[in-house]
Amino acid sequence: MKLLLSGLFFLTTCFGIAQDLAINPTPQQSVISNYIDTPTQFKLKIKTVDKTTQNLLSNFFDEEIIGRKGYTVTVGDVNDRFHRKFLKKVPQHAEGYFINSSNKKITVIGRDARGTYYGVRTLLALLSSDKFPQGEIIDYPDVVARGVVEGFYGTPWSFEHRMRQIDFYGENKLNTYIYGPKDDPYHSSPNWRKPYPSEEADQLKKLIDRAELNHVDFVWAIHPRKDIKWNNDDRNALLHKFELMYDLGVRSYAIFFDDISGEGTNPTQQAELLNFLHNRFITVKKDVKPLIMCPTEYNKGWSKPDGGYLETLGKELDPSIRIMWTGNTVVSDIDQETMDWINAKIQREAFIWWNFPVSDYVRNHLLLGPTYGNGKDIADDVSGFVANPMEHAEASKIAIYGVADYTWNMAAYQPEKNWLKALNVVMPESHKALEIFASHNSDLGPNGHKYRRNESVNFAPKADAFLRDLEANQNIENFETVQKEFQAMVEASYILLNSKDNPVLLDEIRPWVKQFQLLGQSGLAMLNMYTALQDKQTDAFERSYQALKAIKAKMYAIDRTENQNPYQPGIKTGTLVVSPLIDKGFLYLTKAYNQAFDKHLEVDANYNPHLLFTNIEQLKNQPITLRDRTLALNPPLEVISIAPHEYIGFELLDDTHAHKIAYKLAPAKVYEHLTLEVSSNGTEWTSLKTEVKEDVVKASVNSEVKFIRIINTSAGIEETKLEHFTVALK
Ligand code: LTM
Repeated sequence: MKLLLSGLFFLTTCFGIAQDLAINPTPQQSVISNYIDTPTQFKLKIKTVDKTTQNLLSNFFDEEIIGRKGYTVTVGDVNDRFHRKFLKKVPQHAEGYFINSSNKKITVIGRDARGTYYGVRTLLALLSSDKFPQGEIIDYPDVVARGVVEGFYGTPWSFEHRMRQIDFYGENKLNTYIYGPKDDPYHSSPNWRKPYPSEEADQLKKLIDRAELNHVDFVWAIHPRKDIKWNNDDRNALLHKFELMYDLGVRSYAIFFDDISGEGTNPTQQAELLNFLHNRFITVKKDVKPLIMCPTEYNKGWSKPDGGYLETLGKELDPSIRIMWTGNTVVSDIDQETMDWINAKIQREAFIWWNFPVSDYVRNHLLLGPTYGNGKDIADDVSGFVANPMEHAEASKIAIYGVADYTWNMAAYQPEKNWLKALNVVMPESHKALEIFASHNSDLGPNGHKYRRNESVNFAPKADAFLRDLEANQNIENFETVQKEFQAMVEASYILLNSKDNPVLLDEIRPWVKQFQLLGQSGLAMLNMYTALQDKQTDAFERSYQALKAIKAKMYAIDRTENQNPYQPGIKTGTLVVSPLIDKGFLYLTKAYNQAFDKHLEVDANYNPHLLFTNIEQLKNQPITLRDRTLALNPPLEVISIAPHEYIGFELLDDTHAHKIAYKLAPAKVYEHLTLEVSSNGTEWTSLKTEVKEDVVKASVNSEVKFIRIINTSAGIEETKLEHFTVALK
């Protein structure tokens, strides 16, 4: 009998009915014997629950469904000691819970208050489906702290977006929201010492209350950045700011030392300050959680081999202080090896800051693909796992939904399946259209961090085969498949632009959807060019050719007017597979047409022929862009180190005439050690006369040059932030 039961348990847990439970995250264990029509009348017996769970229960079980008849729902925690036979089934893990549903009775028992809350969350999700399972669920999280770090550069999320986010975390059993937007001046420089103005303080208070209502730890982070002084005044300034935040309701704190240079980076001083805050604030308050810190060397690529920075933190920081880690590089996925390396250095389990789906270094892209890439065996090696999102809060929910599932139950996590569910959650009516759009909007394009994502996964082999046949001058076998995809793209865009089921999301993605619609239309025009060429219809070919050019002009206009941020301005869509397919098809067909009919239709290559010119390892993958005859380096967000004789610049295509050069680095005193040079052959260099106005260096070029560079001519390493570097071409 025992064997039979365990067999049944295995089946339902791993492959069977349990996987279809409409719950995110996936429960650890469930034994479901059958499904019944979801009950609609209930008797409620509430034991010990906190006000958050009480609130959840009373919102759901309103007067209309509560009475004397129906299912008896009993909710409480292990200390209530009701239904003693179930007590030993409640998992020992913090935040765990147990649910039994049989004989017209539903019992929810939590290991602790949060466990009860999560049990009720699961129950309410189950009651929202047509069919309700009979059986048992034993559930608990794999990772202790799970959630989001709002830690990106760019426009911080709005108050309304944050409220929606926090509700979403509660619904998906995420328990941590770290507030640390780089561009909040009261989190960072220049105002980290000052109190928030009253309006912002009121909003923070509301957010903290909302977090409590969702069992989310609101972690307020401070980024004292470059101007921290290791003296009593600044220590006390921090303590004072912590007190002010405590009065607003904050009960969990973080200190970030990422992306800084100079004095602030000293590990002994950092550890001393954190220990001071730990002793003078955290332990004194009693109701405040252990500190979280983000180190300066927050990834393996940046940790100096002999520097001992991480070891110092590991040795000197109070053991309760959690240390964040982004992995082997700034943006990377986390595996067992990553964890073994860092945990040994810091003598504790690192707290993962996963830089996905953050897009602050590729702001013209949307990252809407599945959450994938992290090891499924790292649960015991992390003290927390938080994802850094895009500045588009609502669109980030697609990835965050995956983070919730992955961090709760790693072994069972299925990226693709979770992604489809996420699309359904954020756009219940139009999820099919969103799926088409999101499937072609997930990669980042070339970027300085070399982090890439799959895109157009199902379509890519078809696109490849199409191009192969086209270029081999063969019958294109999957012409119709490609055509259907372009049609689906156009239709999906219309559906999304007209959809009403998530206006907040639509507001964020609208420019990309418009661009996507045009991309689909340009694909159809390219296919029409093909058909016309096959039929030797020159008028039809030229009409489609002109149409495609007109669509491209519209796309260009969107790219130049929407999302004009100073970093990666514009709107890019379908850049990994769809767009290159259309461009290559257009190029090939136009050339073939010109040749066949002795015509001279213009074939504009539309690419940037100039190159980055640097010997700084950190910058070797930094993209450069050419827009309106201005060549620009994509400015990195992080501090860069320039060793003596290291340089950064451009190599121009022959016959290009540089005209004006401008750059800005911070702090401006770094200019004393840098020289602007030009060369026609890359070996003999001439320095250019420069003038500095409002910290911007400007120079004119009066001779033919092929290479332009800013070089460190001093004997020491220069640490600086490169804000922009452009060359205007004639
Ligand atoms: O990743 C960390 C610790 N810091 C910054 C983030 O603020 C930023 O969002 C990401 C991605 O650009 N990179 C960082 O270095």
